[in-house]
Amino acid sequence: MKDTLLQIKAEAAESLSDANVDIEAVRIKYLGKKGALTAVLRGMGQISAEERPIIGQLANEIRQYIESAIAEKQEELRYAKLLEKLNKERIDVTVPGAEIPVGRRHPLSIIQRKLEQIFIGMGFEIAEGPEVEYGYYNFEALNIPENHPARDTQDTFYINDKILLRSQTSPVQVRVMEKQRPPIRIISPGRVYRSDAVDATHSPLFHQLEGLVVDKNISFADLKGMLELFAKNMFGGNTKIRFRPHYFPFTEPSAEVDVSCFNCDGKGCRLCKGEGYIEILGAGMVHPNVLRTCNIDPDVYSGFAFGLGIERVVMFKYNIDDMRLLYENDVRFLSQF
Ligand code: 2NM
Repeated sequence: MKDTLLQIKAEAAESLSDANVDIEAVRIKYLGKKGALTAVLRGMGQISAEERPIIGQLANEIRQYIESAIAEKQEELRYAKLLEKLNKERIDVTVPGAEIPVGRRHPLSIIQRKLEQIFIGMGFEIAEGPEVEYGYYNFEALNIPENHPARDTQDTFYINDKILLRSQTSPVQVRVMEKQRPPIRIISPGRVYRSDAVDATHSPLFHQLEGLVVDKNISFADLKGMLELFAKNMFGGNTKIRFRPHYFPFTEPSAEVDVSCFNCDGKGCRLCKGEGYIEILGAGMVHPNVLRTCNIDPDVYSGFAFGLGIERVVMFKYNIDDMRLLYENDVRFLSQF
């Protein structure tokens, strides 16, 4: 009997040492109602009275031994399973992440926003208008005569006799002057269109920002002071401006405005092609005919206006020598700004 019990213990221990053991099967085989240990205890009747307590105790010890061996094995298997799961699902937080390409503003947008912020800071408001415009607002209302070369189909994209793609943003300002009474203080940034062949300095679509101030007692001195402040804000505090007489149909007097080169401080360098200054703006006092057309009395009110090409400012600021780079959308170029 004792040998049978010890053999049961040894067999149970042996089965539990198998890594892939079915624990429930082992429990049933040794501890279950029809199990080996139960069978031994059932046979206790045949054992002598002296031996019975000894065998009984041994049987109990072995039951306890097998129970705790099973519990131990269960814990061991649970732990092994957990380790396997942890290993399989391990995340290496030090692995560099998959790179997500992040976009950024186009240089034209960067400069347009900067220009807008500067003028907003001086009390201007942004005005917008149609890019498909009436010839009236683009030419007639701006005092541009019938025979002016800009009106030629060679230079302007016509939709039909009366409608065209605006060749400047001035029609926006005419629309504002028609509707709004002075004081007027607006800028009009936006796309404009001219029938030009593409090269390093021309594109049939480009961007302008024009400004307009109309009020009582507005003088050329106001224009100069405002443009000087603008130039210092845009190109640095040392910047100087220079006016050269010019002709525009919609302003009188008119001027072209140069800005001293921020790179060489006006001494002359490669950026300004040795000039020390670079032409950035056109400007002047709004022509009385333009004011009259918009029902603003030129004997009561006066105004100044100016215009600049945003591409030109971008190319000067960033030292870009070919305008086509701004439209090709090559990420190797665009990612530099
Ligand atoms: C320029 C140069 C000079 C201009 C004039 C007007 C308006 F509507 F008031 F007549 N708007 N913009 C103007 C004047 C534009 O661009 C080079």
